[in-house]
Amino acid sequence: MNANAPIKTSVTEMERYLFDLNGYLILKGALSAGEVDQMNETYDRVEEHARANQGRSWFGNVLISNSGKQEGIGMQQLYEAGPVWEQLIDHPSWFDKIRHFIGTDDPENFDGHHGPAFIDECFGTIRVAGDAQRLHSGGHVGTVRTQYRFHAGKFHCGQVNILMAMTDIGPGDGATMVVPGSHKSNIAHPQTVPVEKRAGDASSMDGVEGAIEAHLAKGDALLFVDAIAHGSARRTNQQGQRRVAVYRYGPSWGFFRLPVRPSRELLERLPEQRRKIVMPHPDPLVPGAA
Ligand SMILES: O=C(O)CCC(=O)C(=O)O
Repeated sequence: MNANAPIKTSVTEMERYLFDLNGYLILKGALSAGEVDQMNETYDRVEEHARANQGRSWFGNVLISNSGKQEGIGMQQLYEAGPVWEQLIDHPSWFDKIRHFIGTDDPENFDGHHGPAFIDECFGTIRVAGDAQRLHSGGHVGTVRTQYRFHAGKFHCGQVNILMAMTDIGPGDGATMVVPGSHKSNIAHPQTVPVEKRAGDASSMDGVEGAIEAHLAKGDALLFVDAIAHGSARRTNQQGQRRVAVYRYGPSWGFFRLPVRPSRELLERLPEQRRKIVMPHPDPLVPGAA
C-alpha cells in the first residue's frame, strides 16, 4: 500500500477542511433524545449525591467533586455510570471522525497498534449561574499529548474531545468558547492566565479577543482538538443548569491523565472494541496478555 494514499473515511471533505481550519466541528443531533434523557437521569442522581457530599466522594465507580469552585459539580469516569455511558465510548455519531483526526484509521499508523483509540479522561460537569472555565490550552503549548498535527496529508492529533450537550446551551448559559484557528498558534493568547497566577483564578473566557461561543442544542456535540485555546463563558442565566459530558480520545499508546482507572467489572462486561478503548493495555505486567 502507498503510505501517502488518502485514507478511505466517512468523514466528509468539508469536515476535514473545517476541522483543519478552525480546530473544531459542531455535530448537530449527535445524540438521540432517548440517550440524552438517560444521561440526564444519571446527572439527576449525581447532583443529589453531590449536594449531600461536599468535596470528593464516590458515586459507584464515578468520582464526584463538589468543591464549590466555579467549574461546578465534576464527575470523572463517566463510562462507569451505566449502559448509555458505555454506548458513548464508540458512538457512531463521532467515532469514525475521532479515528480520522487522531490518525488511527490509517493502517500504516502505529498509533492504533493497541486498539482504535484510547479515552484518557471521561468527565462531566453540572454548572449553575456564576460558573465558568478559564481560557487554557492553545497551539503554542506544543505538547504531543494534546497537539494538533497534520503531516503528509494525514491528521495525527494527540487529543480530540467530544463535548456533549445535555441541555440547550445558548447565550447566557455558559457556553464552551474557543478561539478558532488557535490550535495552530505559535504565540500564547495574551489574555491567558499565567501558571503562577492560576491558584484561585476565577476567570472565564468572556472578553477574550478572538473567542466565540459554541452554542449547542441538547443532543449536539462539539468535537475539538485539545490544542485549541478554549474554556467557557460565565453562566449568567439564573435559572437552570448547563450539563455537559466530555470524552477525550487519543492514540492507543496513551495513558490515563488522572489517577483513576476503569473498574474490573467494567472491563469484564465491555465488548472487545470498547474494552480496548478504555484500557488498551489490560495487564501491562503479564507477558503476552494483550
Ligand atoms: O467546560 C467547558 O465548556 C470547556 C471544557 C474544557 O475546558 C475542557 O474540555 O478542557
